Amino acid sequence: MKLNQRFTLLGLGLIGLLTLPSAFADQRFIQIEARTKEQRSQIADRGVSIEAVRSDSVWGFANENSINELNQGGFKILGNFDQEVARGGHETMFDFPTEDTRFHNYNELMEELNHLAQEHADIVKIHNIGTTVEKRNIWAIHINTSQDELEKGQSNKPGIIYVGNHHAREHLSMEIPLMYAQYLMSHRRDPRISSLLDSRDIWIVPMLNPDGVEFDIATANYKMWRKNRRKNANGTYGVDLNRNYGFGWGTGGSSKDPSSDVYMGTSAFSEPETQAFRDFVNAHANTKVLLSFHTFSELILYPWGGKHDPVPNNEDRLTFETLAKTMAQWNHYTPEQASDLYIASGDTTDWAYGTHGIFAFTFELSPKSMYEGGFYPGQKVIDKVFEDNLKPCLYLLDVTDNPKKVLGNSSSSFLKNYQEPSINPALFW
Ligand code: 0X9
Ligand code: ZN
Repeated sequence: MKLNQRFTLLGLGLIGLLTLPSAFADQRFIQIEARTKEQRSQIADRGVSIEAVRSDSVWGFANENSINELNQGGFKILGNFDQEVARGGHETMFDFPTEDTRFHNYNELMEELNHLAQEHADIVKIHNIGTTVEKRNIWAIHINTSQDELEKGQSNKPGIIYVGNHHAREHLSMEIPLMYAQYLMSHRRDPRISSLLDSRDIWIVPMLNPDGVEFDIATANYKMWRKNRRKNANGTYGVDLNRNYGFGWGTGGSSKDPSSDVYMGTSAFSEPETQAFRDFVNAHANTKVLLSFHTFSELILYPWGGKHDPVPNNEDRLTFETLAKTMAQWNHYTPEQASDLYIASGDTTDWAYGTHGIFAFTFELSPKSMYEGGFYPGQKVIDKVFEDNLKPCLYLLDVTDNPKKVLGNSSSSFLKNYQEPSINPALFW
């Protein structure tokens, strides 16, 4: 995105003294004491969107209602963002570079997609999978080396779907899948890649929530926007798309309060964005693996996220654990069941696995903490985050033919044969 924007640390730091962007005004960034996953889930239940988990506390966004509920529930609020800044503790928390020009806004994303499709017309096709609240098209990149399958948009090969930007402010979660598509194309003649391209059906939906993204970057300052841009009945905006999926919808860690950052919506799949993604996945029964990119915290998460129970099928559980641990060797993220973080119902991956048996993961990309930039770490981190996650992405592509193959002795041939790719950023820009 062509941003000459500076995230106003000062503006945030002086909450209450200066005027905040209206979208952000009712949300406070607070630290709450919490030592167990149960306590974290109770906090999420009170409508807080938890953004950072520490052993003794969490940080998250909460509106006044949530703060009242936390107080009534006996939760200890240890600090809030303005206090942190006022005492000079963490000025660098939102210390943005003046330019984030390497990030792509919606139109720039479309340009990149058109470019990819033109350059690689024999194996790439761009699809519109649905329309947002504000009537933007949601784009999907289809990569398939069979001309017939590419034309039909349907395949008999094992399928994988990568999706980004459910949450608006998580801009890296769009850049990484976009770069991944570009990498696959610039390396399509590399035998290690071409054998995967020939035998898999690949879909990449880099920006599921373009309305939210465009809102986040629309003015001179980032707005820290998370949700879509649904106008709610009470005049507030936005449904949390990662609380709106129809598997265990509304059963914990989401809010009925439309002004909450984790608002679940009026019903499961009430939103055109989640409807589009649901219909898209439903229409591709060959899908075996799904990866949903988010930021931040450096985690690899797998179902369930809506309850503390492990998934009931033992083989599946072991497959999830093995895949997650293997990928963690490369990106050094923490692999865990999503609900170990906190319970959140209605997310993409619970639905994909619960409804279709798809091996579905959430990556919480870098940075690790708010102090390293949180949602807005700046463009300097893009290459490193991509390098960290390329191998995990390729590994998932490799196991897509049969994810459970990682349980057998033979493991994945990919593991044995794959060497570190050398990444040349010049390939992308
Ligand atoms: O809360 C979310 O939707 C995801 N984290 S984020 O900071 N990107 O918003 C995590 C979803 C993982 N699922 C569960 N924890 N249940
Ligand atoms: Zn997210």
